[in-house]
Amino acid sequence: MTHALLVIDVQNDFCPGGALAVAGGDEIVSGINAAMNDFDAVILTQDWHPAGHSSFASSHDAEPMSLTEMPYGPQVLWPDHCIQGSVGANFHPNLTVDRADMIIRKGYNPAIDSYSAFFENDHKTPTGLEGYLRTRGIDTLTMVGLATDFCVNYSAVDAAKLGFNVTVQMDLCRAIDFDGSLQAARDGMIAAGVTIA
Ligand code: VGL
Ligand code: ZN
Repeated sequence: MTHALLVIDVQNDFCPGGALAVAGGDEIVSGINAAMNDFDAVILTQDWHPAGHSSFASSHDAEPMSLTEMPYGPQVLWPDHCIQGSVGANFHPNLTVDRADMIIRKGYNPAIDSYSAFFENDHKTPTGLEGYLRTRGIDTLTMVGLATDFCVNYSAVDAAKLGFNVTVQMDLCRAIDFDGSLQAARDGMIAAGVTIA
């Protein structure tokens, strides 16, 4: 077994004071740093949108957190966040970024959002992470980070569908919990065979 820690989107914009702040998002940083020592590999994801991204409410003259229909299905419209090169897109300053073997960026396609670290929201366009993990012989993943009900959830479900052994360590995650999204995410992960720890 080769076991990687996948740290999802621990970035300033998802922490208190950020553009899409997740309550308590900064509380998990020291625990994630400590956990890094227990794994064969550490991989970070970084939400990385161009200005004017199609997932931004401002691009549609819509209210943040409203829903729209995209060619690939329903999409929540978010406040502008994690814009390429901005302070908000940087990792939390206390995250041990130096320990990472690999940083995978996602959400850079202007027309498609990408919650999952494996596929964009069309569920077809790959990020390349699967190939990276397989070529390194990584078969087991523990996921932590932000947000439990969006990027962690989508990444965990995709990884399980791809055949990886997946655990989500809930004490090192925090949720947006919008409109029942946390309970739905929990149910969906369990149905996909993800272990919730
Ligand atoms: C995320 C909403 C939009 C996340 C990213 O990291 O969970 N959520 N972009
Ligand atoms: Zn995003």
